[in-house]
Amino acid sequence: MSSRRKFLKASVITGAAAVTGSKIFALPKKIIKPELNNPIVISTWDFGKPANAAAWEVLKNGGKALNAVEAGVRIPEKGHSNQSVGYGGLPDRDGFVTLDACIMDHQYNCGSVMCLENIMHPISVARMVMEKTPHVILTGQGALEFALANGFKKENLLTEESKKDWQEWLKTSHYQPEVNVENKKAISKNDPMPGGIKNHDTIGMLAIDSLGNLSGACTTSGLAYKMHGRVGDSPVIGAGLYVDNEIGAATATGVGEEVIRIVGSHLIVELMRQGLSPEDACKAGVQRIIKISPEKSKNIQVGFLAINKKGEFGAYCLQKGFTYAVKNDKEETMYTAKSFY
Ligand code: SD4
Repeated sequence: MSSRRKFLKASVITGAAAVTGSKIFALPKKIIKPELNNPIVISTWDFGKPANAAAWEVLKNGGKALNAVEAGVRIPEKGHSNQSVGYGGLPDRDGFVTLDACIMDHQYNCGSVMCLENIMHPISVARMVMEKTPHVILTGQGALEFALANGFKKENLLTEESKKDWQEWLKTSHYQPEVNVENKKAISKNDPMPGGIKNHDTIGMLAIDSLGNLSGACTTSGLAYKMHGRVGDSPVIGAGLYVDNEIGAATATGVGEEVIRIVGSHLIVELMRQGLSPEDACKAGVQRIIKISPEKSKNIQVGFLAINKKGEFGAYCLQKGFTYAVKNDKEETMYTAKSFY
């Protein structure tokens, strides 16, 4: 018998004797959990704060990052005071609210829905695509049928306010994505998002759990008054969201066409792999957009948010005004990203 095996055998016998032979050596009643590995959650825009709070409820109890990001982004999906995610989102030019969402875990599992209508929580449908189908993406009618078959309820997501705004827009039908969508509406008492939300857009959320695993989620009603059937970057794995558990994760907000062109979130994760800090990687992503579309980049917003495996985070954007929210056991903070212009 090797000396290591002899030692192990001796320890087991001694241990058993100690437990049965004397109360002094009785096993402690309290279950000792592995030490928490500093969970953290970060997310885009001012509505990231209440969303992070929901995610933190999962993380602080040792829950999985995947569960945290799903729970977190469901808050703005349900909130009807914001007009850029889920219920109450501004419709496309034909008056349909079409939702895009995706989710990704620490093992490269991912799921996505594109152009989904009448379902309040596209992120949960995306998760079901990931967990219950052999596919990554379901779109339009197929995504809706899958959701209904799995117990989701069909609901009208076009609120009176958003309908009025769309009818107003139809008078000119001028398509110009707004930079930093401002919330001009009074916050309703029944809204699950607390008041004071000034601006909002797509929510992208990234989290690290107590085991050190990363996950991300991204959900949006997309650009207001887009063409019917248009899909942005948000549900495109690699563009609106990417997670690599060895390196970090990134998410995007703003004009999706520009983000897709550079496969933004994947690019940022790869730049972090090469040693860039999250902020520098986001900045390099923004600079790539400027290089490709120098004129267009002056009048649109694109923002990136990233976190690395150590829990360091950062962001960068084209135009001033991109905010993001951070929550861990030490802080609950809103940051304003540095901008190129
Ligand atoms: C999209 N990136 O559909 C999303 C929407 C967004 O500013 O973030 N709007 O292109």
